[in-house]
Amino acid sequence: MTSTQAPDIVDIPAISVEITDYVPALVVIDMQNDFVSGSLAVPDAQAIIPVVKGLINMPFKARIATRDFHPENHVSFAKTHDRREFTTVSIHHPDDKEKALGVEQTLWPVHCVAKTDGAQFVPELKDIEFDALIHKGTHPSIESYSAFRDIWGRGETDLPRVLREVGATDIYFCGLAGDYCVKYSAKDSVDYGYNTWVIKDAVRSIESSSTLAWDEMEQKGVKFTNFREVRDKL
Ligand code: VGL
Ligand code: ZN
Repeated sequence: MTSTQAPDIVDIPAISVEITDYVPALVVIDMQNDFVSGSLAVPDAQAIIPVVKGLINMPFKARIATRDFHPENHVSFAKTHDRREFTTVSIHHPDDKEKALGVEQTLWPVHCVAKTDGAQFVPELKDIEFDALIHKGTHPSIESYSAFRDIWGRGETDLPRVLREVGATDIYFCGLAGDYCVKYSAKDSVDYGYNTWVIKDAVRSIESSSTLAWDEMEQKGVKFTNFREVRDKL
């Protein structure tokens, strides 16, 4: 080999990688008849319907909706325990035979029973084709507020997988109720490693006069935004 010999030509294939560090996904929480006008109606919930519709029309990478979807004898219903609504009771995970780890469960009116009209999306949203539908609270003895997993953190819904497949970086939450399913979902979203946003003017809460839920989310690292800001960013 002489020093004048040309070096081997190394064939470098063309690389085409899309570099995206902002992949926004919208998660619409529980926009169901029972939470808007039915047995567990959230104050002023009707007002967010047009806002939520507007968000769904924005160019998110994915639009996902959740539904609270309980069996008739669900553990969260006051009727199941023959107790008064809005009181609390200590409940256990069905696998916890010693009943060692009890948590306090709020007892709700019967709501969002699977396949009933109360569990259906509000009429204004029922014809929308979401990229994924997530059902939660389907097991009779397990409560699930978060769109990601049950209150015990044991059973996951399909949402973690869907978000991974989409490659989402930023999750935007809207819907009902701000102090329950939206709060638990947004806090879990931070735990799952997402940049997490709650669109405040597209959310209403059961305890609408309290700021406790907002404070709790903020402490966790959830960020707040509104319809206009999201529209300008997307
Ligand atoms: C919810 C109470 C009971 C909610 C669900 O969607 O926020 N709240 N079940
Ligand atoms: Zn419920």
